[in-house]
Amino acid sequence: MTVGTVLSGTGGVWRVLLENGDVVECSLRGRLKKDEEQNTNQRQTGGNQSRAVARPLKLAVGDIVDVDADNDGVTWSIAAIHPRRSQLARRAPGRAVGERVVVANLDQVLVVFAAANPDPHPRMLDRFLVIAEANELAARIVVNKCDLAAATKARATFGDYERAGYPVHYTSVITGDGLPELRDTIRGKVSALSGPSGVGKSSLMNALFPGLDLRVGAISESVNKGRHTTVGALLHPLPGGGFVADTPGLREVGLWGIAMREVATCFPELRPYLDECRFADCTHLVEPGCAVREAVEAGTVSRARWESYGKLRDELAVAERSIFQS
Ligand SMILES: Nc1nc2c(ncn2[C@@H]2O[C@H](COP(=O)(O)OP(=O)(O)OP(=O)(O)O)[C@@H](O)[C@H]2O)c(=O)[nH]1
Ligand SMILES: [Mg+2]
Ligand SMILES: [Zn+2]
Repeated sequence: MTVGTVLSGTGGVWRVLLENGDVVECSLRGRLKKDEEQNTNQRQTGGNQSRAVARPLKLAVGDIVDVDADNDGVTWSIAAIHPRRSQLARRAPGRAVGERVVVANLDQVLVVFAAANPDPHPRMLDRFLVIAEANELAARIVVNKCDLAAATKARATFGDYERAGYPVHYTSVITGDGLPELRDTIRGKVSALSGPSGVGKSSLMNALFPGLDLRVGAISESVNKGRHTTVGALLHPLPGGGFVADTPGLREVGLWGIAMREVATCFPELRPYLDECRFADCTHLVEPGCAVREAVEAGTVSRARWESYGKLRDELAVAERSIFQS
């Protein structure tokens, strides 16, 4: 019996990094597989939207597992999944109601945007940040391509996030600006890497960790479009310790399992005002005596972020209606 970390899973084959540095291909042991199915069924029929997970329901990338070599000494199987310290989950694809764990045992989420090429997309960033908050994961923002002229404008845009308390790294793979500080925050940790295509995620990781050799300029999620069902993420071991998970699936992520009333608490800069409103069930959108709106009017809370809050809340309201009607 040896302990390992799940790096990827495709078509029922799980790649596991063992403590001795070997990577072996494993299958799920029969009994474990059955437990997993029972759990999945219970959740689906129960219609329970709780995010709290007592134990792993489905093996995911990032899981720490016990593995055994089978009698033939060639094939391996996963005998047990260790309890998770955290997880990043998203709504199952399509109309299916269910949670899908994208990565287990994460320390942080890194959301990468570019100063330009492509232009930053704050609403998409807000969505990623809400997902990170709802999963109780620390988030870090990276603004790459700061060698481009648009960097000054980007610093103004991302100032809202610095004021909200998020660490923001301004980087350039070309000039090397910001790279040492970013490396220090990634080394030895398990980070989920997300952001739109073409912002330089692979370029950044290659520059930070020579030898990683991620493909640049290629559409990374194409690996997830084949016939096999992948778990949606790939964990890359970093030289010197830690992992970075490519999580292309976050781009089409739904705000699964986040209660409408919970959305406001996923905006850290709104939290100090949430108990100060006149009405206990204030939506912070239209009510009189709303402390959040007053803070927006006074300029202490970013109007763009507050508008984003309203849009995400509307989106969830629609999703909740469709769940309860089906
Ligand atoms: N000017 C500039 N270009 C960069 C920088 N970083 C990356 N690029 C370029 O941006 C393009 C996209 O880089 P990738 O690293 O492939 O982007 P990605 O985010 O991994 O994209 P996907 O894998 O499709 O999600 C490439 O042509 C890179 O050379 C940077 O700091 N400055
Ligand atoms: Mg890439
Ligand atoms: Zn309010």
